[in-house]
Amino acid sequence: MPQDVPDASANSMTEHFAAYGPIETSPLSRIQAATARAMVRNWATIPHVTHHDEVEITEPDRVIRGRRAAGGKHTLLAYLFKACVMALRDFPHFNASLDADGKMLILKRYVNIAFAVDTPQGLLTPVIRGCDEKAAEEIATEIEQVSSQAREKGLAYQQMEGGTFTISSLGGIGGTGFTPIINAPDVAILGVTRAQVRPVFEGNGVRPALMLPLSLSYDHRVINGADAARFVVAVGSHLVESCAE
Ligand code: CAO
Repeated sequence: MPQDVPDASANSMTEHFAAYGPIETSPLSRIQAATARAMVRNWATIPHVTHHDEVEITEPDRVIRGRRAAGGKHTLLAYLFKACVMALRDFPHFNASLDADGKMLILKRYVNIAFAVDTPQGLLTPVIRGCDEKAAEEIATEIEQVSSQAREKGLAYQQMEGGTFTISSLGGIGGTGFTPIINAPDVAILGVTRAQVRPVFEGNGVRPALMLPLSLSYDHRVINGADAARFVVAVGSHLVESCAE
């Protein structure tokens, strides 16, 4: 038997649920309400597909930890930004937007990466500009500064404009994969979840490998599945390259 769904007016819904037990109401923050509108628009208007893969980061993780121990700001996320910059150069149509009538692709020659920040007020997506011209250490410092500002004071609208590609990392929390919603006018977003050590069979032996799950949602009007699969493989290879000693 399907659930009885109340009509959408606020009074009708509170009355409906209150009939079954105590309730309380909590208004959405301004940021949550704006995010909700953008999510509905993007989910409803962009034909999303999400491609899931894992890339090995045993060596990059060792190198990043070593660099951090030697001093300076070195994080997996910042190196992932650099790996995405390189993969976006290989696949320029991932660093692009469709024009308003969906007939022309606008390719951007700069790389500004937006990233999701979980704040007490809701989700914010600041943009790190000129990622193609910055070193990983500089990007790591900027990620830390901007995400602290987002959590403590909020961000100016201009700090969230001009992105060309987005990364949403839940790696510090957990997960094995998810379906990130594209941050229009981008055509792709990379979701990152928690790296885990797994056994990898090689020849007659087995060795432990640190595997990073990546979930790429893409606009299927612009990107086909084969290129999405190649893009994620390229991110993994470039991560290894950018950490080569
Ligand atoms: N696998 C394993 N460990 C990871 C990891 C991964 N993929 N990513 C980060 N970590 C580790 C870090 O190395 C760090 O370890 P230490 O404490 O030992 O140094 C720890 O997890 C915490 O990392 P962090 O999340 O604080 O920092 P970050 O630079 O990786 O991420 C930020 C920064 C701002 C992206 C993150 O704090 C955040 O807000 N994430 C949530 C994004 C979000 O809400 N996305 C969903 C959007 S859709 O609703």
